[in-house]
Amino acid sequence: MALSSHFTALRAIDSHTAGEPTRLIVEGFPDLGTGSMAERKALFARQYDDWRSAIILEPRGNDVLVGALLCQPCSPQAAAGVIFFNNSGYLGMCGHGTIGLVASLAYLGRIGVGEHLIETPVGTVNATLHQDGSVTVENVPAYRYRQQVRVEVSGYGPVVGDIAWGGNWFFLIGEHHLAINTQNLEALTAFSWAVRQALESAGIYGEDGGVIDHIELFADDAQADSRNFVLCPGKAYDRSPCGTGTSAKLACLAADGKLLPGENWHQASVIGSQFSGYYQHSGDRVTPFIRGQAYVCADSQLLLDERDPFVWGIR
Ligand code: PYC
Repeated sequence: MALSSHFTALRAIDSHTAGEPTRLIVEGFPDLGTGSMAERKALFARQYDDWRSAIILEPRGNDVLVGALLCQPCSPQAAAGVIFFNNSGYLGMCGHGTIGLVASLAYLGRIGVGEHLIETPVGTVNATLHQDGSVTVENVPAYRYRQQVRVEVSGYGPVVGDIAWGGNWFFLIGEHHLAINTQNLEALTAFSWAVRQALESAGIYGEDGGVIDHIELFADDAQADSRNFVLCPGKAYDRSPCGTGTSAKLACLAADGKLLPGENWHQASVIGSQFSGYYQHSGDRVTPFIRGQAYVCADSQLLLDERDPFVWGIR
């Protein structure tokens, strides 16, 4: 069916990974050229940020949604390139999003069972699609940058956590007084947001000066090794156990000598979904392997109507 000239159409494949949604844009996005994914991400942010808000924000999207732009990879060996984005900006890497991307490419018949290289703005990752539909992501190397960092959090007092890189910067907090369950989401969000703001106010950043924009709290779990609550940069909490957050956790466990290379770690999310993971040593870092399952839930066209006052989203 031909569209009237008022409309621009984008083909979107929606999936969720352990409850966390990913919207993969496979057609209709402006050409970002042939640079690296980091260069194309910078161009996207500079010139096409209103496309991010059109895809992610209401009325087409919502604060929880993570976007993934499918790109032609630079290397002929890679299956795909991808740029991840959300309600507040851009992500270096996204574990649940990579699992969703692989499931969506399999749904489209573009890849089969086996290993696939995926280029991201922070490096190339290796994703394995298993026979049962689950996906293992061999993430970019992760490491703990600083241990037991103390920050004064307004309204809460001193909070202590580790700073670790898992493809994004995380502040990982084991000691807190909050129950991690879906009845306590407001308190978890308020506390985590206050920690994030306190880190920035105190000038505490990642090693490269990057904002520590993911806050991760931990508690014991009856069905897994641990349960987490992860607050994402735009103040939405991750419904999944967070692939890059689980990678950061593995780096901390390795640094503390609490998990051996190759040993499995089961990470539950606040909604009870799970990823499993393990690591291998990689110089002074660890290479995390994160396994989870995604399900495709929509194959649709997003329509941008130039007459719509909210065509670029409610910003
Ligand atoms: O799975 O890495 C992840 C992730 C980052 C933000 C939301 N999910």
